[in-house]
Amino acid sequence: MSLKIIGEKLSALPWQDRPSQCTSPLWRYSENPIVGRHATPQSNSIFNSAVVPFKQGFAGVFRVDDTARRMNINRGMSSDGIHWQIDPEPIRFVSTVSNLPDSEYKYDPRVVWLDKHYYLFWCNGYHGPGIGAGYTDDFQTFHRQENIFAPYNRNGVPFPRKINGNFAILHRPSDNGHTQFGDIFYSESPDMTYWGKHRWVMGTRGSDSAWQSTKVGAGAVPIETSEGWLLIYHGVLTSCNGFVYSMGAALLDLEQPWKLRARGRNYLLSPQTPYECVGDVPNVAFPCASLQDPGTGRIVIYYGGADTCVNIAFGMIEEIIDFVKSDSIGP
Ligand code: BMA
Repeated sequence: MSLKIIGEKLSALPWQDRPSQCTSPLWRYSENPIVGRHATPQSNSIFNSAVVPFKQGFAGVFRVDDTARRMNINRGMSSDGIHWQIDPEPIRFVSTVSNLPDSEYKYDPRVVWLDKHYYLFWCNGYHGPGIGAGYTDDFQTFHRQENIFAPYNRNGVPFPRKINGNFAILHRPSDNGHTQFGDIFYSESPDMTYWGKHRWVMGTRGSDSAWQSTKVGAGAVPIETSEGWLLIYHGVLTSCNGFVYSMGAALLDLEQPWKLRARGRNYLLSPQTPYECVGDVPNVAFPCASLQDPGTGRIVIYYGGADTCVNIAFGMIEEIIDFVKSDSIGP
């Protein structure tokens, strides 16, 4: 395969070579977690978080639950993508629209460079979980925009470029609790305020791919390649001991991303280490971001472990695509 990966070259990516005994498509950083639960004075846990290249280093928006168990998102900065300085206080947004309702909580952020801004999306508490939105140009001032969907919805994951002239996002309609179902949908907007053209992308599977049999949700911002959009997502299994969150990958059509091109039967990574299996919510590996270098084809996936800490795993984009295509299942 002569794979083409679209995007900015990123030579300063965090990296460790694949351990010699490793045969899986992803391998974990040996020093995980990279952000522990007490990285700020008031944090109970810091986990499902988003990062982007910024200036000479990296910027991030971190999910920080505090010791009152309030859920919020805080800014983080890093020179190497591994060591992070996370603000002790949540991001204070400046509202770009009048009469914008406050949110009761914010969690599971995603960040994308798109159309001259860094856009942020998160799960926003407004009469239940919906999708909140904002942007920043400098990671100093954060502007809040209209919530893009009414409740109940989670896992709003934007595309890094317009599609058919519109902004585009993946999302997962849900309920007000620990939702027992969940499919991935696609929507477009001409202006980031009004959203429509809703399309179903993919749903859960049965016993043929049980790690994604309860619900699925988009994870990291999709990566544009000559094989389609590479989507890293999470899938959930209901076990005797509750939900198990693993991560997998799919390929979506470049111009009609609601059309699934391929989807891996097997997970890329499931909770198996102590920092994924033990914590506030055991057995969770929850991806929210990736960094990749089109030059080398390397990818680093950022994921929450056990709703407690932030971790990274490494891979090669071409190998992940081969893995997805070699045993692919339908939507
Ligand atoms: C989901 C979200 C995530 C969390 C996961 C596992 O519904 O709330 O933030 O990581 O459950 O608890």
